[in-house]
Amino acid sequence: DAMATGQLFSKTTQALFYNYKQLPIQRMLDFDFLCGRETPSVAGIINPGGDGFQKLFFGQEEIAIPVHSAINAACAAHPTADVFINFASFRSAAASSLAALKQPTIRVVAIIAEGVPEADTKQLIAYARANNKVVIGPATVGGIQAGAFKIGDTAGTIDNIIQCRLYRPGSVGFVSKSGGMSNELYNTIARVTDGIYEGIAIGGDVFPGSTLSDHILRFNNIPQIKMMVVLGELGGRDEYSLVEALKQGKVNKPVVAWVSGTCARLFKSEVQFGHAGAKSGGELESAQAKNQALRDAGAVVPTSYEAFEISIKETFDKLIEEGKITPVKEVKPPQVPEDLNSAIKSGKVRAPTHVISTISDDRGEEPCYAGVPMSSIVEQGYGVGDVISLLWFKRSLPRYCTQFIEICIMLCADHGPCVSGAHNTIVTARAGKDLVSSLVSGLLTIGPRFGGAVDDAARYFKDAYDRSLTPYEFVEGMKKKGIRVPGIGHRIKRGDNRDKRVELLQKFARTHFPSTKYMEYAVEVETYTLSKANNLVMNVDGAIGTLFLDLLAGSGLFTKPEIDEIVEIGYLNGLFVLARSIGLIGHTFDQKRLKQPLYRHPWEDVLYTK
Ligand code: Q5B
Repeated sequence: DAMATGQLFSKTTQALFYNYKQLPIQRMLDFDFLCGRETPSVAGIINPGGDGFQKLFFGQEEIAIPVHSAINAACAAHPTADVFINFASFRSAAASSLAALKQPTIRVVAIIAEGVPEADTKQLIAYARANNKVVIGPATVGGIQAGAFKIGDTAGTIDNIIQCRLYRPGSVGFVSKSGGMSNELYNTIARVTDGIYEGIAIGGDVFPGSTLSDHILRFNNIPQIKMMVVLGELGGRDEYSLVEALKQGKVNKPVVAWVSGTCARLFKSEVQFGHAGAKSGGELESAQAKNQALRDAGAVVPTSYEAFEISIKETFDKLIEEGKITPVKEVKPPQVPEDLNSAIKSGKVRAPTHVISTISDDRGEEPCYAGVPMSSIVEQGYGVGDVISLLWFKRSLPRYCTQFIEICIMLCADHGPCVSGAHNTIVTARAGKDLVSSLVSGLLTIGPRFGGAVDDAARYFKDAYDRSLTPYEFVEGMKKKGIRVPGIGHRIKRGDNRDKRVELLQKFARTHFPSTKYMEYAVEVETYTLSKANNLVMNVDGAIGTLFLDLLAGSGLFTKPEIDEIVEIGYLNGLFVLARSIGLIGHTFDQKRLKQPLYRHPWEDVLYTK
């Protein structure tokens, strides 16, 4: 019988952990390290629907714990893991616990969830009894064998575990209904004895998987346990089975017990305390009655909770006097490395950041763009131009500027299927590639000849204008250097067939901008280039590049060094990239909607030559 044989855990016990919960697993591994375990107590994690590995710390080292998508697969992979720690919700805890109990390798199942239907728990209990297995919980924090094995969050933080000296075994077996109170008692017991050997919280449900007396009888068979401490609570009759066991002489080690909830009598009506099982039913279920019955059966029962510690101390001291306990030799546990995050939080260490960012922040209640919260962006009717102003230029720009940005985006969104970008996107989409691949294959054509001449147009025209070069000096100077004037020239547009987009941008700027000096200079340059060849018109890149110079200089919102930096870094091709992405995405959808087959360029269209 698993219960009767005594030991549930040892220093080599390994568990399977159901439902990935980083913190309790890490706490188990930290406890392992503290105890000097050689193997981690969590052999595998079961994460329904997903598998792979989870990285966790074992001391200072990181280890990869296998994750399995199903219970049977986990049990097959880790046949020596015989404890199943179930962190499923109350909705699925019963089904997964039953599935675990049915695995031949699983011996102990701990169920953490609170609110598991009682009928389901009864079924689990019946199955466990019939098959010689142990259920701890539901509605429990679990349990701990000091220096050996710990279930989930039992005993709380590492600091608490060290304070309670749970990293090495003592002589006291402890069983409690409440998980929260078990932490308290680990402290109390550590203060007045040589500490815990094993502690179990059976959980606060009406039908616990294993009972107070189950564990006391089991502790009775563990030679290292010299005395037992029990913390019951009002409600239910569980304590009476312990009374029976004591009366029948089945327990031959001292038992110090207290049933909490004596205050229930102060209330006029029935009170339901925190646990499902903690309500004062009839007189028999009251804390007073159960304390008296335990006292009568031979347990050491104090007169109040406050006196519990003294009773434990006296019982322990007596065992020492009688020579039944040789207090354990103290060992110094190793230092568990602290997590960087918590060390930073507590101000103990500082760490350099690896990234610096100034444009947006998603950490607060709502994300902000350059300090402007999302709700303002929506409520104050901001547009895409405002968002670009905030994220690219880190400031709010006046309406005529944001409107200009939006017009650029709208006018450059697409220019038919024949331009370089759209062509690439179409070919890629027709090769069966996905949206992002099709989009970037088109975007990658944007450069000095196609769409990506905006920055260079701004650079060269600014330089020429600021140096007061005549159009002749500028254009001929560029020719000498072998550089085509960026922003000038078009494959289709001509002097007698101007680009409508350029005209629209010019018209808007002449109406709304305080100054259009750079663009007007570009018009003079165009007049000169058109005198050389009919295709050397100002193109859309040239119009945007020079007008953006006017926007930056005329708005009064940018210093000269800021303007130089914007031009030098090259912000303005971004406008074309952003705009044309809209069209390229459209072309991708278009080809997919039209179910177009793989594109193959016709041989007839290629000059094959040597
Ligand atoms: N020549 C755009 O050339 C194009 C000259 C020049 C001095 C120039 C060309 C160019 C500068 C880059 C630029 C943006 C490659 C264009 C865009 C978006 C688009 C596209 C769309 C959309 C066109 C013929 C003769 C030669 C050249 C000379 C040409 N450009 N001289 N400065 N800028 N421009 N790109 O037609 O003596 O015979 O050797 O590089 O601003 O991309 O709609 O299609 O929305 O999608 O191929 O609007 O102008 O002419 O190369 O045969 O040159 O003119 O040196 O002289 P083409 P080429 P020569 S807007």
